[in-house]
Amino acid sequence: MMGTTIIENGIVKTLCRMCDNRCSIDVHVRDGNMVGIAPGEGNPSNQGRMCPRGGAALDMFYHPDRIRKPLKRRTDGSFVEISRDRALDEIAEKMLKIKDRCGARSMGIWKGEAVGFLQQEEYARRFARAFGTPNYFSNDSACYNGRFMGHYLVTGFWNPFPYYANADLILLFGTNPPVCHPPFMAEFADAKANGANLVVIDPRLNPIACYADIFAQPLPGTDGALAWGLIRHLVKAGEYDHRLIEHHSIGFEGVVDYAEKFTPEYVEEQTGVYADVVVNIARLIIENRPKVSFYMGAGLEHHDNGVNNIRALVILSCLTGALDIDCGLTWPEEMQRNKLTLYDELPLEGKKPIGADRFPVLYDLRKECHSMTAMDYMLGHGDYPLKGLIITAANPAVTNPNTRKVEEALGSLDLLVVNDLFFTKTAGRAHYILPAASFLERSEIHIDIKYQRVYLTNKVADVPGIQDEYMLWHDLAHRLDFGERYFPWRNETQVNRYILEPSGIGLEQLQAHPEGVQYRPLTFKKHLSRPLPTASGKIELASPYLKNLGFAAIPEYVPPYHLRERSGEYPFLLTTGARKTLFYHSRHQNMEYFRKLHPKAEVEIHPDDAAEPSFAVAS
Ligand SMILES: Nc1nc2c(c(=O)[nH]1)N[C@H]1C(S)=C(S)[C@@H](COP(=O)(O)OP(=O)(O)OC[C@H]3O[C@@H](n4cnc5c(=O)[nH]c(N)nc54)[C@H](O)[C@@H]3O)O[C@H]1N2
Ligand SMILES: Nc1nc2c(c(=O)[nH]1)N[C@H]1C(S)=C(S)[C@@H](COP(=O)(O)OP(=O)(O)OC[C@H]3O[C@@H](n4cnc5c(=O)[nH]c(N)nc54)[C@H](O)[C@@H]3O)O[C@H]1N2
Ligand code: SF4
Ligand SMILES: [Mo]
Repeated sequence: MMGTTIIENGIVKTLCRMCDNRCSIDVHVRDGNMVGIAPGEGNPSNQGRMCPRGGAALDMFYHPDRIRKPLKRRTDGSFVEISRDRALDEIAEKMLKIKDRCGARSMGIWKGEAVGFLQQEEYARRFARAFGTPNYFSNDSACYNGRFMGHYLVTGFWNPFPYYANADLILLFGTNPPVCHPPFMAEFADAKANGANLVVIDPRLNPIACYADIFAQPLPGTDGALAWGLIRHLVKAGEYDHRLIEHHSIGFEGVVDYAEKFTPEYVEEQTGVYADVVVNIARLIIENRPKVSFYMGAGLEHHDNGVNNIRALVILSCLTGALDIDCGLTWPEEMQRNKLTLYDELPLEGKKPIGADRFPVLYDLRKECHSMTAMDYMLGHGDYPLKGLIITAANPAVTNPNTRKVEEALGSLDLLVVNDLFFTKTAGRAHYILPAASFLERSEIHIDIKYQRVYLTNKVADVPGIQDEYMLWHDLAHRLDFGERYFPWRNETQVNRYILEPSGIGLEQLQAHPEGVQYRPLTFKKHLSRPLPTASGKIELASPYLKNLGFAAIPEYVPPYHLRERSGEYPFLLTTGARKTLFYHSRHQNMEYFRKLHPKAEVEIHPDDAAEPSFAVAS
């Protein structure tokens, strides 16, 4: 038996963290072993359901390949077990050496998708600040930062998840919900049952397209042209929310002028979507506005000009009037809580965060550095060297672009520490590998912004010798002399209490309510009684902030690279990232029965293209 469970027999109610949907689950325990996972009731997000990855959490927990002891790389490249105390002593000593020699900013901290976006992320951000480095990285450079910025720049808030069930029209751009967001499917089914129309925009035959009323396949990276074409149609027809635009927005004239060239024919030329399909989508929007839900997925931000293409769609949503209504871009209200980031207590001045010169908006809005630029700094091509990195819950050697460069960069570091459950490709480059705790070994606060609910992930098990994420940062901080000041809590339960303090919700209350507690009732149309949280207090159709930074104020459409540089030599375009239900980025490839279902890597390609002799693949 690998772990010891907190209870001997019975059910522990907690949240699944095999993905960030965080469905409620019941973990069944018998004779101190976890024997099964069933969906938990009462959570409006998963509504008593779960997906196949949820049940696989036990296979992950009990996996024979899990790292149980810290490992240190020897000079010949092999790894040897080392005690946790000794590993942390040595890591702290090496960090101080880097700080002395090159400055604190030559150390970076990188958190990955596997620990999520709230408490565990804030530990990593806090640790970086307390150490004195601006160089906090995360998976989000390749994930939701683009979407966050696209929404935030227009409305001042980000809530990508509408209440689809209330919509008369749902428009999905570059997203694959049955695979990536299973809980949305029940909402779509309810909306469909109420007669809603569904429009799916995806260059590939996405499974949800089978349920679509209109399925349009733009050339990758051209959604901005489609968005502008739809904006133009609404404006020309006078079919937009006049009151909202007149009283609550700035920059409309610029939008009208810029939209002019996006005739259906020009949109067709850019996107490949037939002009009459563009018009039909616009008609559906007009017929159903304002009860329109837009969702922009990762498919948009993984291309050139992604943020602006998303901004254009957010503008379109605002024109329809679907702003802070029960199916549109809802304006979420945060829970009063203590944040862990230290951003107010320890402002960082003049430290040149990596990538902030080229990507000032990313750093300004997210206080996060550009992970792809980090590779250049590691390889000595930056303003200063990045010499050390602590990576937790990420596998950039697989999930970041340009694998060879990433591996070379990681391999060039003086200190690479990887905190993971498994010996990954990234871990293979590390000087120290630390065994990470899975979500079943953590207790953390989770906030579901869509429903304004707060939950507690209950810890189900302890594994001897393995410490949770908090204890990693705590134990290192105490070796670096800022432990008492910034990591004073002895365990996660104490941190949880600290986070909750201002909320008026107690930890015991959350323990008694595994289905979560709503911290504030949902309200809509808040912009009618208070300014929006943008600098102007209005919808920024044109952004004075971006203009000040020297960017175009309007989200201009820029044709993607493959259209700008059309090449006969490379006639095909590869998009990567159409996910599989069972795999999660680089995760779960080591689960035997998942692999049996997908024994080989797959490429989706049109049969005519595949039939070309140049495409013959050696088997
Ligand atoms: N099973 C599983 N679920 C996951 C994940 C996983 O790895 N596995 N990852 C999770 C994470 S972290 C994230 S961020 C989400 C992502 O989930 P989503 O936001 O739903 O995005 P993707 O699944 O990446 O879907 C991208 C879709 O966009 C399409 N696409 C590609 N280029 C374009 C384009 O230019 N325009 C348009 N309109 N479409 C385009 C692709 O063909 C694909 O179908 O999924 C989460 N859920
Ligand atoms: N080509 C291409 N690349 C992409 C994408 C794409 O669509 N196409 N999608 C991008 C997106 S949206 C994202 S979010 C990133 C994700 O990129 P990463 O953040 O690198 O995510 P994962 O590959 O899921 O790696 C997570 C690691 O955490 C480990 N782990 C699992 N549970 C825990 C835990 O509880 N604690 C700790 N410490 N470790 C744990 C896993 O073993 C795994 O090695 O990938 C991006 N990369
Ligand atoms: S969708 Fe699946 S993997 Fe994600 S939290 Fe729910 S059950 Fe877990
Ligand atoms: Mo992501």
